[in-house]
Amino acid sequence: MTIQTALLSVSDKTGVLDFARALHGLGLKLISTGGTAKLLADNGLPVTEISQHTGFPEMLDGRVKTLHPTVHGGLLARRDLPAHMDTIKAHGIPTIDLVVVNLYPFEATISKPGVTFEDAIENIDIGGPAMLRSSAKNHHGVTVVIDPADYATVLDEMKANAGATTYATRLALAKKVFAHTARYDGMIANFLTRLSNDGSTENARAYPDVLTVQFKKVQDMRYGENPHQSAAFYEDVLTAGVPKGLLAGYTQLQGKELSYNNIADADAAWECVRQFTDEPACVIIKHANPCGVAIADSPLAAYQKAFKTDTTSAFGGIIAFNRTVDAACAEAMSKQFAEVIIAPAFDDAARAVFAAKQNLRLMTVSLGDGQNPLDIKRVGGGILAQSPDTRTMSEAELKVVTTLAPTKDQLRDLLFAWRVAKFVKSNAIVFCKDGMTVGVGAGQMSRVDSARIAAIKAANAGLEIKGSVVASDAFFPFRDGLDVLADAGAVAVIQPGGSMRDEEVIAAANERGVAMVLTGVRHFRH
Ligand code: 93A
Repeated sequence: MTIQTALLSVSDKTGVLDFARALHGLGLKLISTGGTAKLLADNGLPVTEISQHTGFPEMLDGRVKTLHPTVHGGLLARRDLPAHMDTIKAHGIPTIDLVVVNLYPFEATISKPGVTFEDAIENIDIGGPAMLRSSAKNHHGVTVVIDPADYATVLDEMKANAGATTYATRLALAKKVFAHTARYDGMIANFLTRLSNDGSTENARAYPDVLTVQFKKVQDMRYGENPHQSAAFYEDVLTAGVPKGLLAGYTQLQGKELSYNNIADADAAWECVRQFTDEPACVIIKHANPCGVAIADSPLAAYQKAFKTDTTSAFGGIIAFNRTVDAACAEAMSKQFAEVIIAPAFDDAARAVFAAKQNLRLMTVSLGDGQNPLDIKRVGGGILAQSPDTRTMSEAELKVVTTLAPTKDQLRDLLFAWRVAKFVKSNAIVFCKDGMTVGVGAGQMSRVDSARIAAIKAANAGLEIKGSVVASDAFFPFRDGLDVLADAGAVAVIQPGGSMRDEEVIAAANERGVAMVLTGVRHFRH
């Protein structure tokens, strides 16, 4: 069916003039609302004002422009039902075949610092979504364009198709509309249900009463955590506004398709490695836990140290860097089996080394900013939402509580260990020495077991932990954990403190000649 009439009503006027010009060139009649009509008319296009079309003035400061049976009858009438067509004819309602609408900028408005309640409310579009929904519901006969990026596609198709669009395109555009209006309404609900009933935007709470989220599918996956589970990968398009974190822009340079576990581990690896900014760092992740982390003066040296922590677990791991990977580093890694290697960049020589390993997945991810504003965990029947754990620790914040203070080198290692511990599943115990992990105890129900495991792993790896430092992600409830660390040869410990038995634990540290610093901050991770 040749498109004859278009209704244009857009807040974002990007590209609309050129599009309207082309539509006019194809012989379409153009109907438009206030600002959009003015833009077209000022540029010499013949345009019918919406008030002329409906026979009703735009009123109430524009709140009622297109909310009229002449508009919605012309959009909703089924072209394939003679009864519908007779009805609109009897009422003198012409059909509208193409709708070009985008909405009042609600998101941009509420993102402005100091936005007022009134401003937000006025930017809730009513007539626009109504037209979008009418057109999308009746996509059999109506083409609806919400995104300026689609103007060219629609135009090309009309040109190639005697002025008509295909059903497939109309359905695709309709899907886009309902996803968009759902997101738009979700944003309004999130905004309003954060406010108390006096409407004050200053006292908005962090968590809305109704949290609407929308995720857009990035891809279906071959399977989930296990092969008998199906899975898909989605990006957050509502709570975050803009995709952040790993999705801020990763590129897969080569290798097999990323799996569910690859993405989960890559995310953990990227989050962990990006916190090291001052020097080259390498993080090796296995089952969501770091099994080796190191800093050094080159990516190669950092990798060699990180690998040494646990050469067994590193097999099939995810390796992440905060610096460009060069050929020497690539050569070294080629000797081990890795699932994914992540870095801000790989130089050409490194790419050439990896070319021989076509299954190996290489990902570039910028270290840039970006953190999901909400950390969401699924529980049966609901979710838990919290702010992400972005707490960092500086030397000045540490409180020395033992008679013995850590040396400068020990302090440096303590802060390194603390950063690693934040990314180890609780209970986390991390032995470190000279900018590398030497033993990691993760995911145990008791801290003392994590301490034992970390020491055993260091021994198994043949690493010397005498003289090492240790981070504990939460306080020691008893002195037993501290004794295990001292028995293994630890000389300094970093931990939050705050236990009922802090005094007993500090006394034990003094007795064992261990220096202890408290952070006052805990890093549980589950
Ligand atoms: O205030 S509204 O909710 N009432 C309406 O009847 C209406 N019709 C179109 N907003 C309405 N619109 C919106 O106006 C469109 O969605 C579009 O965003 C905007 C275009 O206005 P103008 O052409 O005057 O710039």
